[in-house]
Amino acid sequence: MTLKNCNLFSHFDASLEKIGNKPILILDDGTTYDYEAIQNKSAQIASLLINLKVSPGERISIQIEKSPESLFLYLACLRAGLIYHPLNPGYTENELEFFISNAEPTVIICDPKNFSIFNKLAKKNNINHVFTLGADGQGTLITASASEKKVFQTYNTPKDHVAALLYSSGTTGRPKGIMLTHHNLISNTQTLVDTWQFTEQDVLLHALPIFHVHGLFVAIGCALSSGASMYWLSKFDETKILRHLSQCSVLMGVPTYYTRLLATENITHKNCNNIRIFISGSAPLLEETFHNFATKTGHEILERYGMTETNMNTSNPIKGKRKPGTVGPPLPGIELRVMDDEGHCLENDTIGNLQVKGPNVFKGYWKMPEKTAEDFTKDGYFKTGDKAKIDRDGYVSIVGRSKDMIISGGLNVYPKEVELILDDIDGVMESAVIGVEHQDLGEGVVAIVIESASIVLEEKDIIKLCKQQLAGYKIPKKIIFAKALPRNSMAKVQKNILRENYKNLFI
Ligand code: MCA
Repeated sequence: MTLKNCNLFSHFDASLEKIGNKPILILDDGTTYDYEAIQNKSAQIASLLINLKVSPGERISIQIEKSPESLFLYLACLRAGLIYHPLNPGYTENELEFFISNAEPTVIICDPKNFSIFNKLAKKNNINHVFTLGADGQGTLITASASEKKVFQTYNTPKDHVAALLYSSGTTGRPKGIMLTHHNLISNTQTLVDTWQFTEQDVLLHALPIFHVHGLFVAIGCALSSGASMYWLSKFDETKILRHLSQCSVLMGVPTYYTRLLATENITHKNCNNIRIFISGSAPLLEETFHNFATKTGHEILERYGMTETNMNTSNPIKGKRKPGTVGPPLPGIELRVMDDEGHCLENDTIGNLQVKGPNVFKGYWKMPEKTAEDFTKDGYFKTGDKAKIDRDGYVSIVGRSKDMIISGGLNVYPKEVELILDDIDGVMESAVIGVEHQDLGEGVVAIVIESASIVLEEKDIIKLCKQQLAGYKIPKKIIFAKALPRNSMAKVQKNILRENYKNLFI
């Protein structure tokens, strides 16, 4: 598809303008929005932002709950050429301090309940505009844009123009801004639409948050690029999912969605009859879940693999064998290789460092050119940091992560970030944070804490202090007090021993 304008919104336009007034968004209460409504509302918000003299390439930082208006805001940023910077609504003021000072937005959009926090942050960072948008779709952003024109000329976007800035923490605990261009997103979205055979006949059950790649680019991208409709749920809710399954053709989710649906005992062949594919990603899908789900519903979950820096890299096939425990072969146009630590390519079924190359790979880390250069090889492959092997059929298995990263309910948690907060607590000498198998979340965050002799701490006190500094999903699900941490001869904490010692904690 040759686009006259390399703007992701123009890519959506090319499909949506053909589908007339078919509902594109369908809410749980039956409210619907067609293309004209989406077009008008995103045009009004885009006009408001541009009339504030916000220029293409400037950032719009957004911490709001999911609503139809949150989608219109995202599309408005795309069509105005502004950089969309979404923030997890769970982030505390402590976490937001860094994101706002690093992203340097021109405009902030926040939930009305957090207006005072963001007003303070805006003053501190010389940001002149803070608008509100609540989960109910109301707020100053809506009132201020209501009088704007309902037409907007989409920004004529250069190929490497940044569409979105998403942050993914790093081993040091300092988050890194990931610059994704319109071209990255258009190429990956089109690849997924072709691979997963999305058409305007599809109805995607969208229950994912839209502050991350899965819900924002993979789910919305496939739907709007193919003219498919979306059942738009504000968050994952087993009951609502089960209610809508019969009207939908595709569900995308993290493994926790599938284990929770299985736990309801109400997911059956019958209510999954209309679904053509169940897609899972963002965390490893247990083979047990794959088989249990197939037995209960007759569907083999299609597992795929991606990361914020690359969007989707691999997928099990629509037609052909879906191998549980693998994330399928590379997507068309994307090159993967497994390398040893010396940079030699490894043969099939040998575990090594996974590297990826393709139009899906991000532009670089925001304001970190050295770190960007470090994470790419001389021949242009991105070092994912994941350990993997590729079998003789080309199927990739992710077998580990070199960064000790924890994936909890599909969200990445970096131990260092949590350890820094724990070690700052009076009475904590040192800590080690690990991920432990968790029936519901895949992995649960666990902290082993060494107390100082002088102060006796209780688990609830530590949790309370963590909640003031960290988003809920990062908070340890269990605090274990120990006398010492196991260390190797280099005095490095042996987290593998801790993981072994506490592997049955949540089972
Ligand atoms: C919520 N809580 C969590 C998580 N989510 N704890 C650990 N891990 C989590 N993921 C905590 C809250 O802080 C709260 O704690 C309590 O659980 C209840 O909160 P609630 O929001 O009601 O939780 P939930 O509805 O049960 O949410 C669990 C969830 C949700 C449904 C798994 O986390 C979710 O939708 N995850 C999807 C995330 C996602 O979109 N990942 C894609 C990233 P308290 O009660 O103490 O306050 S993109 C990606 O990974 C790559 C690129 C890819 O390939 O897709």
